[in-house]
Order: sequence, then structure tokens, then C-alpha cells
Amino acid sequence: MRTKFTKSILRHIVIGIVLSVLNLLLAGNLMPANPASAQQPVYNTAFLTDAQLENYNSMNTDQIRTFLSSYNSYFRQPIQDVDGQTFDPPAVIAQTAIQYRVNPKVILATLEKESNGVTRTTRPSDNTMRFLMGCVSPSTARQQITCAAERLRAYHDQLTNTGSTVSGWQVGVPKTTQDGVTVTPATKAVAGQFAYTPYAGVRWGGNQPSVGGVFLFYHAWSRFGFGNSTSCAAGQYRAEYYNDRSLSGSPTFTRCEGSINYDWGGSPGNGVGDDNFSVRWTGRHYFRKGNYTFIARADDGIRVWVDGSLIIDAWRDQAPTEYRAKRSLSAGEHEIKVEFYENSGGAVAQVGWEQASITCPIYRNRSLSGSPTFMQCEN
Ligand SMILES: [Ca+2]
Ligand SMILES: [Ca+2]
Repeated sequence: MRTKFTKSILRHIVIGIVLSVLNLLLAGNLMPANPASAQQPVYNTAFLTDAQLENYNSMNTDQIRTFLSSYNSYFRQPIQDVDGQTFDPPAVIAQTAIQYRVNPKVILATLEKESNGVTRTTRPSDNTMRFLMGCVSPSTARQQITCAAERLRAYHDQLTNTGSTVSGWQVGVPKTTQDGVTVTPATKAVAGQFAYTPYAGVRWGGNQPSVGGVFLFYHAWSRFGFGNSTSCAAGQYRAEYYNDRSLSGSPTFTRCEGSINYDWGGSPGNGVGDDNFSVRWTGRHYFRKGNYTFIARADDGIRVWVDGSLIIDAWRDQAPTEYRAKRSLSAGEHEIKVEFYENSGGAVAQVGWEQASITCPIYRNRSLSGSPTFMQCEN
């Protein structure tokens, strides 16, 4: 039974990988069918991924303070708000990030984009404080921080739930900014940036010389090195290994992985023990439109999310157990997130998916050099 199952799930994983690779090829990411895609403007790329936007515990209060202090920022320590109240910006940013599940690095890049708040070393005018994050209408500095995170979360949820922000930004659909640049957002997080600020900015070809636009967010995000630490290529997972059962603190090690297919006899290595460890995988994978069955097998606990929706929830000690969940997906990239923990004894973590009806000729007609010869049409 076990061997048969292992073969079965291996097949699903292989199908998933081959689909991803195939679709990467089709999408032009590895071998551009459309030469223009190789030099597409940055605003059409996934310069901010959904996984990055949602990585709400990427920095705690102390880490935010250290980061702001490294720029000698005015906002690194408790300050007086425009209403006379004293508040601690690093603490407010960390709390707001958790409350709205928005990466504090996104909040910091927005603070820099709107008010040079990271690199500003002296107190800005009260008017700048009231509009610190450029959010909706003048308020207090701390309300601006909260407002920004709330907005970004709302856009993200609108895109998840309806496919569009209220203002009409969609993933993969061209829309022209108010300064005349046609943008095709690659991710929900990018679409949310343009919903927040519907200007590309003069550095991205905008026709209003005084408007910095979303370019300023991208510039801050890149300058601060926020984009480098969490990104793996589409079709891969960012895998974070923790030396405890609860994915807490900082990972013991992190790497990009192509699949989740483990039956650890002992330790995953790199300083993680045989028992009492946990792993989080986050990755964007290309799917053709269709109905999919996600399959997970685990010893011990496992949870699987697709685009932020929990579809498999088996967070308990158990012998190797299989779980299945069906999901209908639109064409394009979708975020798969998996969390796993090992208590003791054996440790198994396998996750894959299969499409309800796979049209085999697609594989057979394509030249995939080095592709596995054991690919079969099973349906
Ligand atoms: Ca073990
Ligand atoms: Ca176990």
C-alpha cells in the first residue's frame, strides 16, 4: 500500500513539476516565446509577490527599530504625534502588520515612498505627519500607518475574493495609470500597489513630472534589500526550516526547493534535529485553468493553503496519512503554502496536485529536453 501510494504521490508531484516547467516555458520565463517578455518593464513584473506582501511577521518591533536606526530615522523611537500623544513607530508598525497580515517591510517601504520616513532624520511638518502614508485623508501619523496596512489588506482581499480591486486593478489585465502608463500587474500585491497609488511615476514613464508614483515604492523596496531575502523563482518554494514544532522565531535555514517530497529517515540536516522541527513552504506555481485535486501525505502535522485559503488542515501527531482537497483554479500563478511539523519518530511531508482532466498531447507535442521519459497520461 505504502509503495503504491508513494508512487502515486510521486506521479502527482512529477505532474505538478512538469506542468510548472511546461507552463514556465509557455509563459516565456525560461525560453521566451515572446521576445518582448524578456525586457518587460519592471512595473509588469512580480517586483512584489503575494507571499512577500503577506509575510506579516518578517520583522518584530526590535528588528524594525534596528532597521530604522540604521538610517538614523526620526521614526526609530517614541515621538509625539500631531494630537499630542506619544507613540512608538516601530511598535505601531509591528502591531499593525500582524493585525492586517501585511509585511512590515511593505509598511516601511510605503513610509519611505510617501514621506521619506525611513531616511528622514528630523521631524517633518505637521502636515506631512497628518498625511504620513498618503492614506485617504489627513489624520495622525499612527492612524496613517494603520490606514495604509488596512488599505493594502483590503485590496488584497478584494483581489482574492472578486478578482479585482474596487478601482478595477486586476492581475494580468492591462490598465492605464492616471499618469498615462499602461500596467499589467503580475501579482495581487502589485495590483494592490497600483490601487493604493494609481500613478506609475515619472521614472517609469509617467506624464506628470512631479509624481513619483509606485516607482518610489519599488525603489525603496529594492534599496532596502527587502525583495532579495524571500524570493524564489516561480515554480519553486521558499522553504523555511525551524528547530521547533511551531514555526516560531527565525528559521534555522532557508532555501528554494522545487518540490515537497520528503520521507526523512532522520534530520533534514543543516542544524535541524531528527525530531521537533517544522517547515513552511511558500511558492507561486503556474496552473492551467481547471479543477485540481491537492494531495498531501504527512507524519506528523500538515496544513495546505491555496491563495490564502486553508484547504487541508491536519495539524496533529499522526502516522503517515493522506489528505485530498479539490480546488478550481483560474489560469495563471497561484500561491501554494504548506506548513508541516514533526514531533518524533518518522517524518513524512509530501504535497502535490493533479488536474482533473489532463490533455496528454500537450506533453507529447512539446520538446522538453531532459524531461522525464516516465511521464505518462494516467487519466
Ligand atoms: Ca523524527
Ligand atoms: Ca513523526
